[in-house]
Amino acid sequence: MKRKHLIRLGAGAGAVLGAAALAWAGTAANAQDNSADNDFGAQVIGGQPAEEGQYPWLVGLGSAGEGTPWERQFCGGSVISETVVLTAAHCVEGTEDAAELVVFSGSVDLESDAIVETAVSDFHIAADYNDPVAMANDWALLLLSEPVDVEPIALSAEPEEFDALETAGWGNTGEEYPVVAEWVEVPFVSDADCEAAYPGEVDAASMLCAGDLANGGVDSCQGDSGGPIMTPAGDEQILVGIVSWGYGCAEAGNPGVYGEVADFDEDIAAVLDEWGVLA
Ligand code: 4AZ
Repeated sequence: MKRKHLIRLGAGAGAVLGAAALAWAGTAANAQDNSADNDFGAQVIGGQPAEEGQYPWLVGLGSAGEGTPWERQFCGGSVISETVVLTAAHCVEGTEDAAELVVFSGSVDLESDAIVETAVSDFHIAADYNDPVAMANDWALLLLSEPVDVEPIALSAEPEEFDALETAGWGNTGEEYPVVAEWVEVPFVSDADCEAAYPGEVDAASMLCAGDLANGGVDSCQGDSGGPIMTPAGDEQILVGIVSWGYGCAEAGNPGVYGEVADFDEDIAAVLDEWGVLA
């Protein structure tokens, strides 16, 4: 049976995850073998496989070296320019050298021949990551060694209340780490409701929350971190957030928390400028 190792779980993420999730990360073994030991309630959780081309900007962040893309992928990311990927700070905080990282683009199927592996040549972690609370400003940028041939996603510039949100990635479905990315619609959760769910742990200035507070069942989960939460805008999608943290996954009362892109879009633009990349 295939084994998928969680190569990296950010220390910040570990600090805010429940005991079951920590046990999960510690054993880092096959999802199916551990399914009885976790508290990921239902079965991205409650979603369905993404179609080829549904999210061209969705990439997997992986470790350089041996193994298949599926075996090496540990986080998600979004292409925001042909040479730049936006991901979560907690996905790369332990990285000493950009050469440790690669990006998988070109397909929702990590076992597809269409997957392109691209080296990372530089990365930038938000200067105010974990400030003023753990996991605040959970964003990082990766500079790719060569352009990827995928459609980038535009960043949201206005924090607002969203009618429709969807998230996607190769994270835990509750039963497995899927080979084909999954996506799910998640209800918007207001700052006030999110602060009530996680007293003292929400920095509303840099976080946005989503999930079915009353019923649970739909959420991002381990392995989806760094990937997108999006809202439709006509035929397009806009990137409103970055998968960041939560207590467990898809539990009623414990929404998923996301880095809120509109709160740091100017800081992102400044890094692109520094790198000489056109947004
Ligand atoms: C994680 O550690 C993670 N339920 C991602 C999303 C959520 C929780 C944990 C949200 O990658």
